[in-house]
Amino acid sequence: MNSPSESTHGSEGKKAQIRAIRFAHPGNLMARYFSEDYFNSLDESKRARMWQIIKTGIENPDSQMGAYAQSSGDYEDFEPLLEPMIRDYHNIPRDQEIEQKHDWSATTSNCNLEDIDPVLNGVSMRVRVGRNLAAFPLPGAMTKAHRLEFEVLMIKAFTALQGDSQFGGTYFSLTPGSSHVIDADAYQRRVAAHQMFKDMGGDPYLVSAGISSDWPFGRGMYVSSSEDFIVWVGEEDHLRIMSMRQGGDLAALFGRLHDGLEKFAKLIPPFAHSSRYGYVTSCPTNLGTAMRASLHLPLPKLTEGGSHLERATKAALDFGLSVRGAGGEHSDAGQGGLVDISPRARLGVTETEIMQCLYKGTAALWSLEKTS
Ligand code: DAR
Repeated sequence: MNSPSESTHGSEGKKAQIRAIRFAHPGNLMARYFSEDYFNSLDESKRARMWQIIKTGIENPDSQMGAYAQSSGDYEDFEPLLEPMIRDYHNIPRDQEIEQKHDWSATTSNCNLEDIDPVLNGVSMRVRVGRNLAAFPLPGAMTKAHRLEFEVLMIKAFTALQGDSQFGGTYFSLTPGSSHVIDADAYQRRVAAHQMFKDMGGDPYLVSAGISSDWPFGRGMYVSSSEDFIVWVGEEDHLRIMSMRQGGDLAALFGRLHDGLEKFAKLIPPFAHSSRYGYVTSCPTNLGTAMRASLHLPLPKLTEGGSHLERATKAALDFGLSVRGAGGEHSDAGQGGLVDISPRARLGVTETEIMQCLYKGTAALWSLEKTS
């Protein structure tokens, strides 16, 4: 029974919506694993917290996961709902312990796309990790004051990094009135170059979760002078730390990220991390390494000239890879069938295993494309 203070429309209406979503959108993992008995067992405060976590999956029935954590503790506090969703997405069987280890050792190995085919010497490669500071709420629950306080803390760290011979660079803020503010044209150029994130108000999933709130306050990007080490401030996670290069040397790209990440982490308070779930992120799909490693590959045959992603997506699944359009999440294939491929696994695998999966998967897809 709901507590008398809960509006019938509120909880009962939402439960009915979830039942309908479960039927109409079987891929929505929140709807698949939401248990009314579990919900009814919670006190009012936890019910309110849960609604905020799963609001995105109710308001966007086509969600894949349908939930964003609002605080680092949510993964433990709502384990009966979130763990089955996490196991399903990350393909971790119920009888297998969820445990995250970290290993960047392969960054010193040889892992060059040119060994697959000499023409793969100018590939757009990108590897990023999400990180959140333990001392702050996750982005969905941050107030404007939190966002501004967080950005000030990051600017202090970037100021220290600016003098570094390897990672010196510039911070550009989107916060109106900031002394580091970037002008509108320069911002658009950085977005077009895929160096900076777009207006988050355009992502309904993030809007529902509160992650886009107070845009553009507390948002910005740090970019090294060499333009291959970038830190996003205030996107889906507190920080997205990435290395981007055109070339073929995957190991060097990972090494660049690892070195920059290690140096930057020494300048800021600790990240939210758990032995089970690794680096804690807003979206359960990013838990563990919180790493997305990707590259753009022209697959004109497998995408039928860029008109369809289905065949490439199906083929890539066999190699543990997911496929997106070259424009990023929810985009179509680019010119000449250019697609973004990346290892799907993030949790329960190490950073080195992700790099090796990307390398081997690229070799397999490239061979399939050449023999199609
Ligand atoms: N729209 C969310 C996103 C899932 C994965 N992508 C992220 N986190 N950017 C969903 O649940 O479908």
